[in-house]
Formats: sequence, structure tokens, C-alpha cells
Amino acid sequence: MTHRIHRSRLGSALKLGTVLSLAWSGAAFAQTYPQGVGDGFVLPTEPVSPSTGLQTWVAANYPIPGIRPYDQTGADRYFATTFPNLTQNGRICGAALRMTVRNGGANDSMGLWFVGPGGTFVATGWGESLVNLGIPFPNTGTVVLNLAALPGTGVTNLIPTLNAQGFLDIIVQDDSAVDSATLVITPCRRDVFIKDIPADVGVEPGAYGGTPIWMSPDIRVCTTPGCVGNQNPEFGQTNYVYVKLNNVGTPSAPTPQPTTGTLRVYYTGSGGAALWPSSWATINSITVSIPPGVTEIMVPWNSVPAPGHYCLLARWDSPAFDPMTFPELLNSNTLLNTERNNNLAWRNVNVVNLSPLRPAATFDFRVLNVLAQRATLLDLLVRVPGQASFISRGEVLLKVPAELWQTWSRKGEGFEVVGDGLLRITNPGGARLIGLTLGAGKEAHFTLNLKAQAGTAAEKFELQLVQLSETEESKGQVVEVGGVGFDINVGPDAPNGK
Ligand SMILES: [Ca+2]
Ligand SMILES: [Ca+2]
Ligand SMILES: [Ca+2]
Repeated sequence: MTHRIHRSRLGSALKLGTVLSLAWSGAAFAQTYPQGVGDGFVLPTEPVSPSTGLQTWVAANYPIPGIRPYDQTGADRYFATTFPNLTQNGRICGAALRMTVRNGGANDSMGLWFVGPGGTFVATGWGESLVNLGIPFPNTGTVVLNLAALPGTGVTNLIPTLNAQGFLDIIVQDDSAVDSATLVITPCRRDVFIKDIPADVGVEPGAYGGTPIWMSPDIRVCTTPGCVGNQNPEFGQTNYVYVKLNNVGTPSAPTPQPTTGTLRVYYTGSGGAALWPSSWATINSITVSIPPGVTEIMVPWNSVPAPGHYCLLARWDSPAFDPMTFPELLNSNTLLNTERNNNLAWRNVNVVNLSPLRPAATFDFRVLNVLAQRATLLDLLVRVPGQASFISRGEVLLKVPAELWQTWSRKGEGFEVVGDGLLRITNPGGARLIGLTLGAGKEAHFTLNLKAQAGTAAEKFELQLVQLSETEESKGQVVEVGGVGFDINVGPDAPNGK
């Protein structure tokens, strides 16, 4: 019954259940540290784990030696335990303690302390009587404490101290017993994003307007390290994929912190829709720590599988700190995953250099049915995003796959049929093939042929091929599911002539 210390304070009546919810903005990433077993004080006891410093403090300040384990009832023994290593997953933004206590003495208190290795306090803690916490003698009750907003007076927000000290001591005075204690630590969420479109600020899903999200400005390819701009990967050599990672931290951590994760880069054949993960093959991955701000990371692409053009996918994989906010389900639509996760970006851009010596280029364009169970309607769009149209300057031919050609009614606009399965795009503003049908689980391959008319002026054009299909979310209606952009340079001496 001895009480050398009385850290209890007269707190106001408590509404513990309501304060707890404030700390849970990042509950999905919380770490739970349980001690003891919630078994209603059933014996045998469960061990406590007081630090050496806390044991030293109890020995120096309480005349009866020893520390009570979980479930041990009876008088005249301190309960004392320590939760160590709390910052092992980075800065702490929230913490909550749930503890079941049997009040065995009318004036007993509990404390949340910070006792250093020498057995003395290294920071100001918190204390409150069990009565004020809603557990009068001789009752048993469960306290749920939000360590960012503790009841009573004094220091009621222990989060800064938890970050500074990295541990928490818990004591309960000498006639009361503890069944179990669970500390839940919520690390500050860190946020890295890769831009889907130039105006992307990391909001999920972003306001994309009509801007394609499969042309990320944060992904580019170089055939030699440190190139400027975007190049097509070269077969038969190492290429270099550069990805910009934007580490913006979070509003609850006003100073963005360095963060770690793995940047994973993938490729698939040039085309429209893609499924996760079946369409994608790994290029490489690298685990990095990145500072606040924008960091461009290089990932070597050691073996381009064949000459041709590829679509790239970049994923920031950091489940402990910055998990995907939208689950990437098996065989899910890459466009939806990319739109809804700021850790994902997709880039399908080909550089096309045409010159009198090499006036034409041919591209495969794969279309894929993202519906596993049934045929999909499919439209193909030839889009001209800029003012200058390559369709006026050159010739754009499109070969429709035989299996789609057979069942297609030739519905659409902006093209003329010039051969068996062969279309010429006639409208400088673009064209749309409407109402093709692609079987369940099937893919098919269009061929795009770009041919420049002879000329002397150097000009740049943009052209996009876009697949519109039904998705699981839009059955009966076609929506954009992916595409490829072509940056066309026409000139007498096109740079990098390939
Ligand atoms: Ca127990
Ligand atoms: Ca993120
Ligand atoms: Ca994204």
C-alpha cells in the first residue's frame, strides 16, 4: 500500500472511445505490439519485459523488490513493462494503447514513462489515476488511450516524445493487476508518386480530363546512360529506363522524410489494353532510399527481347510505408490500376524518325480483351492531339487483323477501305473504327504503317492509336483502356535516324 509517488492527476470525465479515432488516418499501416494475453487474468501469468532502466527505477523507488507479470493479482508490487524499438518503421504519427486493468487499490495510478538506461527519467511522461480512467476499486476495466490526446493535464501528446525516445514504459501502481496490453503504432505515411500526366500532383484518381494516362512524362528510355529525352530501346544492347520518383511526404508529416522502397519496371508489347500481371514481364528492379523531392532513378534493361516497340510500366513497391491504395487484383485492367494508384505509371511512346532514306515505318499494335469471360466490343481510335496532322503530310495505313475484319461491319469514320483488311486514314483530324468484336480472353494485332511524303522541311507530329473496349466496370459501353503515342519526326536529316 506504499505510495512514494503520486503522478495521478485529477482529470475530467473521459470519453476515451471518441478520442481514439482521431489517430487512425493510416490504420492500414499500423503495427501492433501485443503483450500478455487477454484471458481475463487466467493463470499462469504472462511475462512483462521492463527495460533495465525501468527495473532500476522500480528497485530504487519502491521498497518491495520485484515486478509483477501480467495476470498477477495481490498487493504491493509494481507492474512495469517496456515497449522498445517503436521507430523501427520510421517516424510515428499515431499511437494507441489498450490495456485491461483490475484496480486493487483505491488510489492506484498508471503511468506512461520514459526511463533511460540509468534508471532516471529522460523525458516527461504522463500519469492518471485508475479511478479517473474509469476503473474504480475493485473493478476491472479496459482503458483505451490515444497517445496523441491523453486525458488529464500536463503533457497529453506523447507522439513527439515517442519519436525522440523510440520506446514507451508502462507502470501500474502497486496493488493493481494487468491482464494484457496492446500498443498500436501508426508510422507516418510516406508518399511517393510517379506522374501519369504532366499536371499530376499525386492525387488518386487524378483529374485527367482527356489526357491519356498511358504517356507518363516521368518514364523515359535511353540507349546510352544519361541521354536527353526519350529514345526507343535498342535490341542487342543494354538500355536504361529512367523513372522520376516524387517524394512528397504527407500533410501529417510537414517535413517530408526520406523513404525506401523498390522501383520495379516492366514491359509489354506495344498496344492498347494490358492485364496485371499477365501482360507484363520484368525489366529490372532496384531498392532505393530517396530524399524528399524528385529523384530520377535509372534501371538497366539488360536484354530487350526482340527488335520492336514496347510499353513500359513503373511500380513503386513500398508496402510498409506507401502501399498501393487500390488493390492490383489478378488479371486487373492496367489502366484502372494506373489511374487509381499514384505508385504506378505507364508509358507507351514510340519515337518515329522518317527521312527520304527511310520514309516508312511499321508498328504492331496489340489489342486485348480485358473481359475474361466473354467477347468485347472494340473501337480503335486514330487520334491527332496537336494542330499539325501527319495524316496530311504522309500516309497512314491500318491493317485490321483477319479475325476482326471478318465480323466487322466497316462502321466508323475517317477512313477508306483500300484492300482486304487494309484501311487508309483519310481525315486529317483522325479516324474511328467502330464495333469490332474481340473474343473472350483473346488478343489480336493491328499493323500501323506510317509513310512520309518526300519533303525538305523538318516537322514534328503526334499520332495516337487508342483501344476502346468494354471493361468489367463498363459492360456494354466502350471506354479507353490503353494506347500508344507516336512522336513522328519528318525531315531530311532526322536525328538518331532509325
Ligand atoms: Ca492475461
Ligand atoms: Ca504513393
Ligand atoms: Ca498513377
